[in-house]
Amino acid sequence: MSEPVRRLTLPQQERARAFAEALEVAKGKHLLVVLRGHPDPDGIACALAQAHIAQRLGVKKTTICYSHELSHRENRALVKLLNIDLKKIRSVADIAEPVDYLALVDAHEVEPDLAGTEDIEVLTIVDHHRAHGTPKGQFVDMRLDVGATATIFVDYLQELTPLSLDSDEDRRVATALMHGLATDTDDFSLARSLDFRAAGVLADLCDRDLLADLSRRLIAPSAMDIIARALASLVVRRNFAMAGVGFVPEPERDTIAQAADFLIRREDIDTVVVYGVVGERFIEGSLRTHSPSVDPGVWLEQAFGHDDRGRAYGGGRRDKGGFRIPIGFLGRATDRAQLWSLVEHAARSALLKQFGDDPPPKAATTNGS
Ligand SMILES: [Mn+2]
Repeated sequence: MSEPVRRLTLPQQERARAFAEALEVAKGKHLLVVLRGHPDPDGIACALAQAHIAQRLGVKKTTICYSHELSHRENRALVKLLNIDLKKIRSVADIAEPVDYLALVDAHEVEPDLAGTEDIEVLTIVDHHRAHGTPKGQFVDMRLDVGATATIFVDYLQELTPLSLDSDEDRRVATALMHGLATDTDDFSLARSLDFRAAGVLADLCDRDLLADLSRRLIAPSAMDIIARALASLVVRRNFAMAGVGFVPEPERDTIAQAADFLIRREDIDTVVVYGVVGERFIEGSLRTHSPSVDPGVWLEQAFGHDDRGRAYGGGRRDKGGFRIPIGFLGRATDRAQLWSLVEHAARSALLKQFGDDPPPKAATTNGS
């Protein structure tokens, strides 16, 4: 029955073997690979790789599921172009066939919004995120020295069932993993040596044309509109830029981040903030920077402060950050133009102050100084 839990102390080659041994238990059974949050290409590719390995090892059926929106069109493109079968479910009971075991990839905790997982054993956990506690699973492989979980799966494949150029299915797995590797490492700018080694393995196998299609950074028409609004309202002060884009419907909130991604490419700036009112409920914004002196989390916290419970409205990582401030009762205002000018004034003041500039000029003196 239960084997002793395999821990991270195993040498690399043995981890692949231990992974295979864990999957042995699911021979003839149904394995559910659970993606957490909004699935990204690394998670999706690893789920596909795990299903591939599982099938080779005699697992009867593997289902890949997720519970939240597949939001970026890049992710939808991956699923569509590689024809990956992903099930969106809120409960394990939504799957017709009974599930025997769970597997987690690119995450080490079961999706909290997925019901019905309590009594199902977690067979394998493969991830590259730092764990808060000790993840609970039969087999756990957590590596912090890789930029993508895809790198770990390339390792397993090499060791257990090497991909072949002659098989379309193998090439499909290789292409997905390469795309996951590229996106999780920001096109290899954050890749570690192990990631490059994995990419070297995949390079000869993956479908280059498909990969080129996948990595075309397509922009949806709705995002183009927001970018146009951002350009029209752009304010540049020395190396800092900001833009208010007005009201954005809730399902399109990603467009604010996409506008920031676009504007940061302007060559005379190193930091940009794009903000808008999302769903009449929040002021939301995205910061992008390549300034060594701007720490997005700290910067946004200083600019916008905290809520009643002391939680910062903003946060971030090395090169990007975001903030979200509820507008509460003001969201009911029917005069949207007036509401926006209020939001715009408050946001600009906070941003310029944080940037160390004077408060926004009064009307009609914009070019006077
Ligand atoms: Mn990842």
